[in-house]
Amino acid sequence: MKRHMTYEGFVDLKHRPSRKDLICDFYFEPNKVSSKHAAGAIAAESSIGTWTTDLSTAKSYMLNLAATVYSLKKHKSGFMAKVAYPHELFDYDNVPDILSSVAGNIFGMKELNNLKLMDITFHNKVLRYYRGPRFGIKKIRKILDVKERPLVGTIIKPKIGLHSKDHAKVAYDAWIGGCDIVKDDENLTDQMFNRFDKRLRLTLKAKRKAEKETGEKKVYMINVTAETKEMLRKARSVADSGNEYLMVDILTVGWSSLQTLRYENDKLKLVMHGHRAMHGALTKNPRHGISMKVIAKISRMIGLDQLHIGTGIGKMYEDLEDVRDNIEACKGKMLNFKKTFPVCSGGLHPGYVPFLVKNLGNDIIIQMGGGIHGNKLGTVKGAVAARQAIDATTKGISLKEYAKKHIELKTALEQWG
Ligand code: CAP
Ligand code: MG
Repeated sequence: MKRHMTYEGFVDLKHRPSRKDLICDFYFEPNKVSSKHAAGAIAAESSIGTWTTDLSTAKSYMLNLAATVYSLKKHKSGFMAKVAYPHELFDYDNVPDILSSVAGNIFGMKELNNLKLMDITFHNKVLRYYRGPRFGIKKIRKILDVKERPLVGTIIKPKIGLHSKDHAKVAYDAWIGGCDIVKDDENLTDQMFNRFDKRLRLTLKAKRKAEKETGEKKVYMINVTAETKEMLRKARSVADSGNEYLMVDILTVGWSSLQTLRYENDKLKLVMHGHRAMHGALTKNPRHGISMKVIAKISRMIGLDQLHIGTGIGKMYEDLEDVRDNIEACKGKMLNFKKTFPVCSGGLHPGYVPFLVKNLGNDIIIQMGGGIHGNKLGTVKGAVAARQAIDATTKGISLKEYAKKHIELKTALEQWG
């Protein structure tokens, strides 16, 4: 028993994982210990082991729950390890539990200078406990009646501070100018200057007016982020109002709340948009934390219909490879789950549309905040410019050429290139 419980006892490079195992890929940098010792520490601490083998309480019958390092390779300034976790180790439909194992104590261990959970692969046996997206890309396109092109969204800016009436007016202008989608910003919830219920009522009124005037289906993604009970109250009032969408900050509400919201959504039948505010604390450092790919897979498994996944350009850090990995997590084979709609947002403006479509394709939602409301001609024309950039790119016409006959796009290109 003792031999098994040493850190090295959790490493077996001849081990072949069972099809039912949960597999984690870790990047790690040992701290004055061998890579085998460090990798064993990861597997031990995230499954059944601890720092000492002198456990009088350990039983031989529990050894089948031990995680095993079955691959260990040098990688950049550290190592890559693949760890197989017997599925019986986990409380299947409990994301907090799974992450308390494979993304818990191990990040604080002295044996490691850096550790990043790069990927996670769930066996279908576990995935079957989850709902996945209710709508997915196909049904969202049906709701908006937009068959091919990228969806165009905006975030009301300034991101916070407007009164509900002004918020609704900015939303109306964005919809009239051509946005399919208007969303709240991630830190706008139920502040004194813009109460949730009043914002919902006034902005939906603006939406109905814009739909009537444009003949186009419009969507409002109101932010229900809050303590769980209050979040559910808000989600229920969104459904009662006849609105089709909600948005939620997935990381600041937490995985447990997100699971609760998804279960409630069996009744509410709302499209769930996931904002990932705070993700950078986990994802940005390439040598430490948790990859956005892991967050995207878990979000899709729980049941997000739309998820922010980066842009490869603009103001956030991800490069195209990161973004493509995140899109794969949203759209790749995962049990029979529907595809989560990838959302590109962050420092975007009309001039970036050809890059986004060329590199990421049409099945994306392009959201511009400053890139619409910062247009010198105002929000309506800023939204017109965004749609013109999509129309030009869809027709294969360069923005420069298209701008010759479209002043709104011309203004955006003059301002931001
Ligand atoms: C974008 C945004 C988005 C972030 C999200 C903001 O506004 O509303 O929340 O881009 O980033 O608050 O910055 P702009 P990500 O269009 O004015 O930049 O999608 O990377 O999570
Ligand atoms: Mg924002």
